[in-house]
Amino acid sequence: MRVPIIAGNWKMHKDVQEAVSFIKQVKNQLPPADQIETAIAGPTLCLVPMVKAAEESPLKIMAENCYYKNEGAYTGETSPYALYQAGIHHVILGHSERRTYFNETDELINKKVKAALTNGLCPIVCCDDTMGRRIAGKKVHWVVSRILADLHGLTNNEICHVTVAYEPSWAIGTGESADPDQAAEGCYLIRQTISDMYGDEVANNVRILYGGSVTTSNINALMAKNDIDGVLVGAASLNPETFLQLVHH
Ligand code: G2H
Repeated sequence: MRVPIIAGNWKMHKDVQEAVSFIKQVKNQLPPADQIETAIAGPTLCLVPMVKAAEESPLKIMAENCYYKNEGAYTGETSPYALYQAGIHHVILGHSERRTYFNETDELINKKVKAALTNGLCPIVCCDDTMGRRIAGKKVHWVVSRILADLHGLTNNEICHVTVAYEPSWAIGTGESADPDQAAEGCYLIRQTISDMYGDEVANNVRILYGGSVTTSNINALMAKNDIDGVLVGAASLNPETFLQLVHH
């Protein structure tokens, strides 16, 4: 069974004090992790205090990015090894904003995914809607180029620790969510692609989230879809009451 995930992505919002205050407000009102997993990705500066504030709660604290080297002369980057040592065991990789504003390529993201997994971090790998379908004879081949490239070369054991987030770029931060059928189709296509790469058994265990203008108004319809295992929420995750409403949708 795939446990659903409600994950917040704060992006570059909140200072340390605001981040810790948020966690303290929500931490005792979250469901057990074996029912619904809850997670928040925060700015790098806030992560260690967030981990401390979230102690003895089911809330997972995630990084929003990391580099693919563990140490060295890489000014301004964050080591996946150091994240793990600091108690941060999850990381978002390949978010559309990283690809667009920081020119991250599939090749770089694939290196980051591998480095994260090697260091014990579970990545949420984001991919947007640059997907297409190719029909050859009677067989339908699903092609999701991002997923093929970003998840290339992982072992079957590694892929089990990966979560994928389908985030159509036109739905990110626009207030225009994909409708539930569109969102479910995207997640379905991604699962088919993972099945092509790693087989049905692996694909059936990988969790696939939808992200893009998720709110308290549309979460029920999205989560009702079998192909959607959870949501990655930006703007609507910034307010503690709203985050709790999303979790208890
Ligand atoms: C997409 C999403 C979070 P928002 O980036 O990953 O943000 O919910 O604000 O569209």
